[in-house]
Amino acid sequence: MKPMIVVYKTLPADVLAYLNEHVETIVLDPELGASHEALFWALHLALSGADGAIGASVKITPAMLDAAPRLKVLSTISVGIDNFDVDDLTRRGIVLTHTPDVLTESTADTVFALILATARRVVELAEWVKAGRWHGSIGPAQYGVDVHGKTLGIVGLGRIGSALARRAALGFGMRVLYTNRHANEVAERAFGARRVALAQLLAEADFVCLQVPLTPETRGLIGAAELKAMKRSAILINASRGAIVDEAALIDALASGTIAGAGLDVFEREPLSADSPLLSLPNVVALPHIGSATHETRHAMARCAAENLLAALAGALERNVANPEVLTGRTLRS
Ligand code: 8YV
Repeated sequence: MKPMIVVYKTLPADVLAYLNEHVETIVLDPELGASHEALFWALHLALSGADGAIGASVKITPAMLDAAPRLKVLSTISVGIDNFDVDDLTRRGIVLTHTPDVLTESTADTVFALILATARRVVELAEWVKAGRWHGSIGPAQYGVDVHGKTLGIVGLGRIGSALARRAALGFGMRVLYTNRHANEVAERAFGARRVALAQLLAEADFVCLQVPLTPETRGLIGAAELKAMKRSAILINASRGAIVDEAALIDALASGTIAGAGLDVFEREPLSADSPLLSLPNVVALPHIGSATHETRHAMARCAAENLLAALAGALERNVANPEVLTGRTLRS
């Protein structure tokens, strides 16, 4: 009998066909218009008979896992694994796989889009033109600030942070400061990146980019004190996870001029509520979590997640495992 797999994110047709060559699938397609809550409960139910699941953007709870005695593999179509309690999965002998690398460059592109959009006021001024308000020549009221030659502060120099450092140093002649648990010698040699304490990064950076994963240690990393420690002219860019920033403190800092602006792709609660105060602040560019959302990258992520899933089910996965202890310490659940 083929393994039974729950698919809880829309997959490209060729990736679904590839999966169906090897497994049986139950497809819960979020694009069919079900609410997030309906998808959550449908997944809860479907997991009870499943050997594996592939999808993204739904929190996997202990109750779901309690009700899924056959589950062996969860394959998330994301690099972030904050929708899972990894230790709990490891205890239960369930492999968690994710999709690093394939989304690095497009996510770094999104970060740069936010840097340019906020510094050069791209969204605000494009709307101004569309509103028919461009009458004479533009003046200081429409000026932005330079990006090239400025200081970029990267909080977390992993894969995406490094791709950002490369763009900043080689493409924009920027000085790069970073914080990270370990020194990144490649980025230091190739891009002149300098590892500093968070306090120094906040004090000196013109753009502060958050590139850390969401963990208990990084939750609320940027609060009122950290925002106050930034330059008044600085811009905060967050395309990692919303909860790394205290959103209420950020709203205060933006409204009071403690910092100059923010480019945000992620929020404490997503989708961002239409009445969020962030949306009425002129110095904010808000995007709907599009970090990796290009046709090419989303296809590569889906394919990678499908390959991860099949390899893990076959006991042959060597990379992209978030909890490799499950593979080394014991065999998969049978
Ligand atoms: C996706 C992401 O938005 O990979 C991640 O961690 O945040 C994004 O690439 C998300 O996982 C939905 O697919």
